[in-house]
Amino acid sequence: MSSLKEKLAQQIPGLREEIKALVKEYGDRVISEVTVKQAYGGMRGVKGMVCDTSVVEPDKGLIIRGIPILELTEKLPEEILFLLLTGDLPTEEELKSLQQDLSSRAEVPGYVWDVLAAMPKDSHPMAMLDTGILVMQRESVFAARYSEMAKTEYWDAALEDALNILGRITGLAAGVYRMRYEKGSRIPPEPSLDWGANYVHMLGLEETDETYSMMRLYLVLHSDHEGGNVSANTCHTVGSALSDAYYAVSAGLNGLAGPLHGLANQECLGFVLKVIERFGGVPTEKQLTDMCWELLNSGQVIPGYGHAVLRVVDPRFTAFHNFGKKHCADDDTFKTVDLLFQVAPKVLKEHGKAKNPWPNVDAGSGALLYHYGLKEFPYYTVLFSVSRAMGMLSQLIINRALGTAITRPKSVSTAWIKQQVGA
Ligand code: HAX
Repeated sequence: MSSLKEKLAQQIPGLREEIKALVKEYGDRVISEVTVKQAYGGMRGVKGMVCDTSVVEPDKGLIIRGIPILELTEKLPEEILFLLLTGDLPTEEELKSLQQDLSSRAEVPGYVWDVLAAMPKDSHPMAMLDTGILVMQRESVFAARYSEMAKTEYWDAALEDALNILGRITGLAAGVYRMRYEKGSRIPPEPSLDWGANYVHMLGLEETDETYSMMRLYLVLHSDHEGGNVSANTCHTVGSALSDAYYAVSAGLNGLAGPLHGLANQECLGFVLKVIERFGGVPTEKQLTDMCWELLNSGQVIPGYGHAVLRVVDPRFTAFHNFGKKHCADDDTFKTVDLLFQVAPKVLKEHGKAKNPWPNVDAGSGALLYHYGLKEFPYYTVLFSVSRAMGMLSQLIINRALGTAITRPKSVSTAWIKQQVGA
């Protein structure tokens, strides 16, 4: 048994007891109420689900298992996976065991490539990634064991699926990149490299310590963002029907592919490049301000700015911004992103609509990827997905361990609401 599985096997019975006792004693206490505005407004702020891997505080940002994300920027993504699942950072031995486990599961089956090769050449890389994950569903350990296993074993089968998906996802994602952008044949994984560095290797980017560090940082920062966002919530809902991890994660990632969610990084870099092209380089503050207004006046959003929960600068943006200032401060793309950080909040405040005028994670990531040679920005949400799969899968395993019920909120009709409020 791997040390991760061993640790979970020790923790899970206690967790189950804790939740059972909590619900038994306090099950009828009220923790939230819902207004008409919330019912029509994407349930914003309604507390109706539980996520123990991370929380997002409006004034602090992402906190993973009690540790603010800015204190985790030097960690490896594999360490974050261990932390998400167990609540503890791994010891050196535990880390090594997890890395070996992931590495032993890295081979992507040949039929996945056949399916992807049959897709139209202009398919979005996210459609290719999600298809690649979904087509592997036939290998689900959870689905195979379902009819014979006890409920108490669900988490174990879900963990097997999760590790298989995570072991393969970097190779799959790198293969999507090389296939979609005609970069030549796939590059096999290099087992001596850690998860993030290996991804750089398989993508075929220039392999330097700096590129490795940028990728590790990218994979750490995007790993989780509590449970209510579109991708996590979708993965949770699909998984709650006991659909296996392949179904649940590909569904969640389909949500990440939306421009108001993970696709914002593609949109943001697209905007930045358009600015640079129009002005033949880094614009002046006035030029960029005018372009932001142009966007808003044409009914579009400034991508990478605003957030459903956050009300401060996203610390993940700060981490990317710090990395950029250290390693590529003279790059035109980074300079424009930096200038946008000065301009966009002022414009959004004056515009007066967005509750949060500050940058989110998607405002800062693209410039770094672009600088390190990953220029095909429609691919960026795939990188986001590789990382976010860690959070979604960790949440799924914990839900399987706790026996979380099938999701089924009550919807009501407009007629019912009108009657209820006497409208
Ligand atoms: N530019 C222009 N208008 C914005 C805006 C922005 N960046 N952010 C919010 N607004 C507008 C909203 O469109 C909304 O307008 P309407 O009343 O006309 O519908 C109004 O301000 C109030 O919105 P809000 O309450 O502040 O924000 P929401 O919780 O409704 O939406 C979003 C949050 C992230 C979707 C929103 O801020 C947005 O569209 N941002 C740009 C896209 C983006 O960066 N998305 C990535 C978010 C992070 C993420 O999930 N990454 O994966």
